[in-house]
Amino acid sequence: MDKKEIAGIFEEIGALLELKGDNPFRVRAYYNAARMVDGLQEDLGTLIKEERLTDIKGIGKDLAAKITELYTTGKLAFYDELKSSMPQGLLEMLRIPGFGPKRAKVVYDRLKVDSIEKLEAACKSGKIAALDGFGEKSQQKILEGIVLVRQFSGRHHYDKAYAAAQPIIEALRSHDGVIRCSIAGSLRRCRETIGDIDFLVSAKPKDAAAIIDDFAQMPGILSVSAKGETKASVVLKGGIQADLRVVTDDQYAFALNYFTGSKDHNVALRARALKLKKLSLNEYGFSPASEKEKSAKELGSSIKCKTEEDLYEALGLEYVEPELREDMGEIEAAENGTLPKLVKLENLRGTFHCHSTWSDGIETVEAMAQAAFDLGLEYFGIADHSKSERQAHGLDEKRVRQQAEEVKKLNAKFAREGFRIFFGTECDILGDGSLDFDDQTLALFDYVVAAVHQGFNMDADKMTKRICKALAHPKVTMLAHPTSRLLLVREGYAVNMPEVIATAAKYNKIIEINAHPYRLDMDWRLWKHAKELGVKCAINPDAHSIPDLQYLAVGVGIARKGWLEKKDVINCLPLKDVEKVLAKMKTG
Ligand code: DGT
Ligand code: CA
Ligand code: CA
Repeated sequence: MDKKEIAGIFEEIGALLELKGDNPFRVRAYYNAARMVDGLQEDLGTLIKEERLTDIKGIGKDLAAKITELYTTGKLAFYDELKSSMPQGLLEMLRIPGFGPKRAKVVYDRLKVDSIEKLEAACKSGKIAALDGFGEKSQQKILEGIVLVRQFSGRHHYDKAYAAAQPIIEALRSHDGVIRCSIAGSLRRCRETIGDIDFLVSAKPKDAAAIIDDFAQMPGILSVSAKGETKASVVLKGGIQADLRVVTDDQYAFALNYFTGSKDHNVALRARALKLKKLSLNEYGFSPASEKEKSAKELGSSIKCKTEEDLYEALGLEYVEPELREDMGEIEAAENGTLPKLVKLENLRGTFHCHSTWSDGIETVEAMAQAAFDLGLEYFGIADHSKSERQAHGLDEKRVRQQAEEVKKLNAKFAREGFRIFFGTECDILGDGSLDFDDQTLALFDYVVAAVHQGFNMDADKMTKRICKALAHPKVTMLAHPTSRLLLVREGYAVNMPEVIATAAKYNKIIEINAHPYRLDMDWRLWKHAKELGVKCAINPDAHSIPDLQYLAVGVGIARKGWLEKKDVINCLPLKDVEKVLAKMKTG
């Protein structure tokens, strides 16, 4: 079992113990352990082998033994017993946004509600509103939350789907009969959430059955839902569905294009083939649109496409990158030769908006900066929380000054390597749009990331004014996660994004793509317009641990979906240029 799964189980144990009314310190210990394990930078196997688990803050002998048991056997007797002592539906109820173990315990103890269905019924009959500490408003919120849970179930975060797909695509690639293979579907297009994973393979027809058989038995596969001669559907560990299709190598380019989608992009391509060539296009190739079209029939059989590039060329189009295939103007741009030259991961030179142990991160500033340096970056921006974020140990003015000293010392060391730490803050935008620090304190930072963390319930008009007021503040450099959505968990707050974007453009402010797979905010659909107005983007991992820095890759995928080029992304600038930009923004 890997560290992510172990962290997930500790998280569940924490919730189960909380539901049981266990000692709060014990509960907290599991939540903390989940965070620590998830953020581990060293290989878990090595730590276990060298008996160094207990060196980790918050991991004692007992937790170390549990981690070892999970890692080596994939099971934990304590967890299984705990789980079977509680109704299964209780844990499912916790997926409702804003409905944590404390509330679940109350409805369970008082009303014997132990499933989402029973909770829904209790809300509808007004029993929840009548409970102490609930009321009409919470009851309504719970009902809305249940709708969300149902709507989201069956979709998955990008990073989870990506991680589940990697070992399988590698196994397929090394399979003897496989000629070419690829991930297709929404995962290849880098959508923010993934329904199912699509794998495509080309092979000789005689090899297809063996490939399908071996696929169905791969280690990451939990169960087989359907199996035929050229396709199979399975459920992967973690509950993600996956499809495999096997085609001949002649069909591969067509099938890859078809199964990559999107459906709307396919429809538009097909219409073009019909109009331009009188050919119909499907997952196997071009064919005459009707039997009467003799000349087209000859043409159809003569159009062989080895690659997707060939296919687009046959339709008189430039190659369209998978991230752009959403029928949002890419076909027109491919026809006119105006497709963007999309930003790439290797273009990134640095990052902003990361956390450390000064607020709610699990590594020191030095360790985080060193990790960024090791990734080949030239700069690292630390932006810990501001004082109003008490839960996250936000920094007050005094600690800001202390952290500034620390960063200064570290920079004296890093400067020799041509690397720099930028000293920033993730500063709360208060309810009225003012900032959490006064101008004097804000002047201590190299840059300011402004963020809404509280008071989500105001109406769109008020929220828009609140954010736009912050954007107009001369000390603000960039806006963090503009809607604060948590994908598959909660919707963002109501806000007029076109107005926020226009305001950012007016005051020359940067907007972030928060690359955390739960956020991916600002949404890719809005970037094409923002870029046209001249708004620059910062791709920020919002890293709370060293592995979180890898989110940068997801952020780049989303930037690509938003048509962004290297010149649109501020952290593609080399250190010297970024220093100039930040200095200029600081002085206004
Ligand atoms: P997902 O799985 O919901 O995240 O999204 P996709 O895009 O991966 O959708 P999926 O797995 O249902 O199908 C994969 C691709 O196959 C899809 O992007 C386009 C193609 N496809 C599926 N059904 C249709 C269809 O009815 N018409 C067309 N033109 N293409 C389809
Ligand atoms: Ca899919
Ligand atoms: Ca599919």
